[in-house]
This record gives sequence, structure tokens and C-alpha cells, in this order.
Amino acid sequence: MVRLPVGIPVVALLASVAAFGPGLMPPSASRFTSPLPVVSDTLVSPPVLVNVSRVPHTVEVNLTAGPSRIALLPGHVTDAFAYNGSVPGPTLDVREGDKVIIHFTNNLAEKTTIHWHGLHIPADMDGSPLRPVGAGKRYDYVFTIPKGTAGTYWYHPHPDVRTGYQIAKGLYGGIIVRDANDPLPATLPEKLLILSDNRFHPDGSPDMAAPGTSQGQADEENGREGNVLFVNGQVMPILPIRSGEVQRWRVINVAAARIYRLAIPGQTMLHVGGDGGLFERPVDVKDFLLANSERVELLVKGAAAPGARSVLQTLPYDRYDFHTRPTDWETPRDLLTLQYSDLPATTPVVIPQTLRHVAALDTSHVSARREIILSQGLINGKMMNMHRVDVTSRLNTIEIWQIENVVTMDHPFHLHGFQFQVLDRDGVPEPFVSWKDVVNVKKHETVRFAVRFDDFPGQWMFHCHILDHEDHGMMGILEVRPPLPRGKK
Ligand SMILES: [Cu+2]
Repeated sequence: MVRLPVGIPVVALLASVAAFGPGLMPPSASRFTSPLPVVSDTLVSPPVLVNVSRVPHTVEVNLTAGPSRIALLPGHVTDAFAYNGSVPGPTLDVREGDKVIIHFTNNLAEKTTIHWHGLHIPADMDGSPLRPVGAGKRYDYVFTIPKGTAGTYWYHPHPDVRTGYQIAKGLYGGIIVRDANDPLPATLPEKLLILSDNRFHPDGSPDMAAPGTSQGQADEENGREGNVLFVNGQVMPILPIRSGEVQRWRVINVAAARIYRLAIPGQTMLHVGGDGGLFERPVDVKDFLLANSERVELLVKGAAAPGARSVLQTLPYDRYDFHTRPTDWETPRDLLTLQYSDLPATTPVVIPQTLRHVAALDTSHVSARREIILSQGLINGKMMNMHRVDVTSRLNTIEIWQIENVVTMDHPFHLHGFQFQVLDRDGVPEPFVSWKDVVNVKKHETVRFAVRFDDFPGQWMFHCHILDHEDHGMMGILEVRPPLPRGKK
């Protein structure tokens, strides 16, 4: 369902236009406050941010976070937050090498930031909790998209303590970075799928359980999981496909805590990229995990017959401590219907076997080996302190970080600003090299990754991306400093 600035689904608006007769618009959209019928709509892509610049290789956009009357739950208009009045927010669609200027206005009654999740940009543009934008204030985010970083990213608020709340109220959007020489055929139909979940009061307002209640305690422990699952803010939308057609999907998990195990029963999918862009080679997968904040690029072939239907599902995955595991965790959940046209099968396009070269970081001489211990709500036994630097690194160095999860639930670990390469998990070498900015560290698992601090000195966050954990202080600060003068150690 397309959401207009006032939060009225397009289908409802069209119906009301019809009721008023040709040429007549409804007097005021705000009159639609009663529940609207739930309809299964065709999947709609979020709008794309409009570039107001005429300068080549420059993308200049206006983005406002503000209160909005929107039906987060179909049929129930409520007080929500939105970027430019839309949930999901409009997509930032740019190319490698572009200069990006975002004129941001905070029309919320509270401070916020915009974190450009996964982008390799200067620290003061990262939208971390260290640089809040006050209520009613403006801030220009200006950065250049580095070469070699084409991929799928996302943006979201990252104020201290309130990240989960602001995202649950509707603040999140996708980022697509394109490569001028993309190795995948340009003829592939491309779909952006933003996966989220939410929990609601009967009136359709987001149910944010109060701390201290049993639900509040469960949220604090598990992370807040919603029982309503969305794709692009829609419940069980329909994605048309033709038999034999190959679609390129960019999938983002913006849920606070839910880890998706995605599958289309009866067929495999071609996994072509992750957080930091395309892999070297496509990988055929039956199902795969998509942890909080992770992204994936998939090639999905219309494998069924004309007129058939199939379903994108999230399969059971046990990320939980057994004390607080939801009772229905073993139930697969439907996300989206693939509806095949009646057209005869088309001949699938040929996918290149090599997509790009992904060079492994040289770990033969590393400058430091870090040990990061994840326990329940703590990193290395500490809670976040905005005035404390936890790790100090130097520019132009490569380090190995060992992330050890010592508790009985998964914690997805995110490092701001720098893509890394997972080396091994519990000593098992990663099957191939790829760029990532989030890695799910399973219960009692140890993951090692290599990271190069090639640019952008300053202070950077690292944290668990279960938003409840992050907001409760499961976060630390990395300071990247200029290189030491020669001869000094
Ligand atoms: Cu966590």
C-alpha cells in the first residue's frame, strides 16, 4: 500500500475519489480516522528521494523526520513518525562516487539523528548518538560514496536510548548504492524488500511495553518482536512474477530483534551479495538467516508454472534464551505472495559466474587483536558510556576483532563506518570473502573478523543491533586516531 503524506492508503483514497465523483477530491484526508479495510495489495516500492541538484555526480535531497498520521497497521490510522510523511521512508538511490547532500530537518519533539547504516563516510556525518539533532533543528549530512561500495544499505535514527522507539514509530528507509558497471544484467526487474515487524494496541498505535511489566522485561531480554510482519510496510503483499523470469531482490531487515530465516519453499535462490555489496560468485541457497540490520541481494527465479502462487516465508530460528523463547517460535510465518502471471514461461537470463573480485584483507601483519565479549546487555562487562573510549585504533592499520558471545541468545554485532571481513566462526573458516558491517554472533559462538581503518578518524559506535540491547547500553566507542609518527610504537 502506498502511503501518502497524511497516511492514507492509496486504495482508500481512490475509493473516496470515486465516491465523490470525477474531478472531486475528498475535502480532507484527515477525516479518514476510522478503521480501513485490510486489503492484500501489490507490493509497492517506497518513493525515491528527489534529487534537487543539477550538478553532475551530486545528489542533493531534503529529508524531514516528523510526526505523521499514518496507518502503520493497515486500516488503523495512528500517531506515528515518518520521513517525508512516508513509512518506509523514501529510498536514497545513489551511485558510487556521488557527492550526497541531505538537508535534514527534525520536526519531532525530541532529538534524533540519521545513521547511514553501513556507509563508509566521515565520523561527523555518521549520525551516531554523539551528534544528536535537537527538536526543531536542522543538520546537513554531506558525504561522498566511496568507489567499490555499491550495495544495499539503510538509514534510521540513532539517538541515545530512543533508537528502538523511533524506529518502531516508523522511522526507517532504504539506501541503494549503484555501480556504473554493475555485472548483473540491467534487464533484471529489481525489487526492494524492507522487512519489519511491529506490535500494536487495539487502536493501531505501536505497543511499546512499559519497563517493569512482564512484556517490558521480555522485550528487554529478547528484544521487542512484533507479531505483525511487514514488507515495505505492507502485510502479505503480492509480488507479481512470470514463470522463468529472474528478479533481483534487495532485502533489508530493519526489525528491532527478529532474525529472519528466509525461504521460498520448493525452490532455491541465488545469493549474490550481502551488507557491503556483491559477492565474488553467486551461491545457491535453500534458506538463509538475515539478522537485524543485515542486507542481502538475491536472484529469485520464477520457478513455478504460469498462474501458480508461492510464498516467501520466514522459517523457525531459535535465537532465544530458552527462558524467554516465545511459545510460537517454531511456526513459519508468511511474508509475501509470489503470484505468477498466466504468460508462458520465459527463458531465464544468463547470470555471470563471476560478479567482481573481492580481495581478502592481508592479515599476515595485524596491528592489534581485540577481544570483545558479549554478555547479556554488556560489552566487555560494561555498559555504554558516551564519555568513555573503549577501543583506540590507528588509521592505516588492519586489526582482527574476536567477538565472543558468552550467553545463551544471539547478538548481532555492528561496527559503524567500516566494513569488515569475517574470517571464521568457532574456528571454521568462512566459505568465501565478503564485506559486512553486521555479523550475527550466535549463542556461545566466537566470530573473528578483519577490519582495515583506511580513512575517517574519529569516534565510532560498535554495538549489538537488537535495538532494546543497544538502547540499554550494549554499545561501546571505537576511536580511530591518526597514524603514529614514524618510529613510534
Ligand atoms: Cu544483543
